[in-house]
Amino acid sequence: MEENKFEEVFESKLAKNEMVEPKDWMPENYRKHLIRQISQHAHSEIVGMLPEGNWITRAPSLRAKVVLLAKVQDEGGHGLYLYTAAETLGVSRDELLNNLHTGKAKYSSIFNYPTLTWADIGAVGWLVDGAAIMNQVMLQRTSYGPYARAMVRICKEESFHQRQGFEIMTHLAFGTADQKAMAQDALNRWWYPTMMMFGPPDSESPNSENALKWRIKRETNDQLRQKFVNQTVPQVEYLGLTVPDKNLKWNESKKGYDYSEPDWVEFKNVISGNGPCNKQRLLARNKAHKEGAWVREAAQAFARKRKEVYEAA
Ligand code: FAQ
Repeated sequence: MEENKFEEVFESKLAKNEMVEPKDWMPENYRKHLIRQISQHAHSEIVGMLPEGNWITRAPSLRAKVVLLAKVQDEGGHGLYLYTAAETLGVSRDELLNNLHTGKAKYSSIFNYPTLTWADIGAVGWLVDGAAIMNQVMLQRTSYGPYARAMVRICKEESFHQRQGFEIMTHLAFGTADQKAMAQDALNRWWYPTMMMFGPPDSESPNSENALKWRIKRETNDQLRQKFVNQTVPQVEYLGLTVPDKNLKWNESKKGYDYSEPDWVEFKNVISGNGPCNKQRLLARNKAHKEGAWVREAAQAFARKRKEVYEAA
């Protein structure tokens, strides 16, 4: 088939809402776009383990510790599904990890903020996982099959994570005055960084046009941010807390809240490597990778031996 015939088949798949699969022909820029997004997403999952992992030893009860441990392990699993999905596009995991470890690849801005108190673990689960689900529900219908299928399981697990966070916030918000103040302080610090997770405003989002054209994204950064605000404000009210935004106001004509934009200069700084914890996160990931070398070698030796036994049989 000639190139333009291949392109026709690709376009007609998208038009019919069918999935593109690894062995299908795809435009080179579509492949590159997916590698960029899926690998950034994978990196976010494994870097995202760090701010929460930091609290496993300090969780206030055995139950809280077990639940947090399970959540952090889930994030590692999400990274695994996503790296595997990216590998189906013809890129190696070593190359992707190398890009993360050398600071060449991006990961979500949110994980460059510190978790200072136990209430932050509540806020991360409630707000950060809440924002992640808001963005990822549409990705279950993204056009690339392996990514869409990975997202189905990830979304189920993220829903559990969001409830874990909301449960912590509920205990604190309905607890003593000090506990409520801790919950409010966490909300104050995590609100705007969470709003940044959806990416820059649509007018400054260079990747959105192709992402929407190729059905990689189904909704824009601003649409998802608005949905997140609309969904979260009633939860804040239920908790008896206050959104740290003086301009927050219900707008009947758009059936949604008007809100203040996050500080986009701060966002640019964070994604350029200059956020509060960027250096610490990269050091921790590099250290973990180096110290885990023996595990990777052992797994490869085991796979080699198993293959030899299988071939000899
Ligand atoms: N942080 O043109 P756009 C989670 C970059 S998972 C850092 O609008 P796009 C689970 C963007 O890459 C959270 N960089 O880009 C969890 C681009 O740079 P590039 C991660 C950002 O791709 C919870 C440039 O700015 N989720 O939380 C950010 O169309 C708790 C221009 O932006 C995903 O990755 C940002 N926030 O839209 C784990 C979901 N926003 O690449 C542990 C999949 C933008 O051209 C604990 N990804 N940039 O150099 C997506 O949906 C999209 O990639 C967006 C960005 C929406 C993130």
